[in-house]
Amino acid sequence: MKSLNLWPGREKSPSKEDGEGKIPQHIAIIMDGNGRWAKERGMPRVVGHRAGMKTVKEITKAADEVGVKILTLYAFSTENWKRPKEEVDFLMRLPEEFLELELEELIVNNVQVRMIGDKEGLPSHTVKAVEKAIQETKDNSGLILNFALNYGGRKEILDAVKAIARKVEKRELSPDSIDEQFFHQYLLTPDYPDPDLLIRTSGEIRLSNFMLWQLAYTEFWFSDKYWPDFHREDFLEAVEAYKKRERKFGRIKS
Ligand code: V07
Repeated sequence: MKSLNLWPGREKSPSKEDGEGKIPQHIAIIMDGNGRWAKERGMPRVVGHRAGMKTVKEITKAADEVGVKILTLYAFSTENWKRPKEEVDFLMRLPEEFLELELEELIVNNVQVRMIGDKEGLPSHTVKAVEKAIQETKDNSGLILNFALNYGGRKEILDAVKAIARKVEKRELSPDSIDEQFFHQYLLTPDYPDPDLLIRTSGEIRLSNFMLWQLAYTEFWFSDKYWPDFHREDFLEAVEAYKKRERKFGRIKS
């Protein structure tokens, strides 16, 4: 089953030192500018969202090929519910549409589909499609393709705080034992290293409530291109720039 390789290049050694620096193990992306991409072409915003889905496929392949281990994509934020109902309804169909087209190939390529965010609040048809993909890819061992759906960074932190507070209340936990490593276990990403690189497209220079805790030491790359115009070579440029950067983690350069 795993002998069929439709994505040549993935056998290249992952996240290994190659003279210029390390391949980022975990890349997070804010896929911004889909609506504006469509509007500039005189088309409805949803056309941009669908075009953005093609970019998801292209960048997933590129990430896999260069040896990235985890790709976290911000597909829908807790704030996105404020958009017009028609647009939200359309967006909530995209996970199904994407998986209908791509799940087979993701399976063949050993990709693991995952999700962070609140399933409560998502339509059941969306949850069903995503859960099926998670289930059918759970034994794969390749790239983790992690979709942030109905995700909000402050909510993630507050939910962690509440869960920890309940333990303290029940005297199962002493406040003194709460350190960063402990806290991380209560977030939605307990099994993942923090992102090494954050990419945001479309010229906006802000975090918009994305992975607030996890991005504390992350390198940022901002592209002026709209997400549907962001291609493999743009992604590789971001990865190359990352490799050249000195990661100091607040330490003094030696
Ligand atoms: C969405 C396309 C990409 C640009 C950003 C907004 C629109 C893929 C998914 C998806 C989500 C979960 C999953 C499989 C695919 C998706 C939404 C929007 C809500 F398991 N693209 N995409 N979900 N856009």
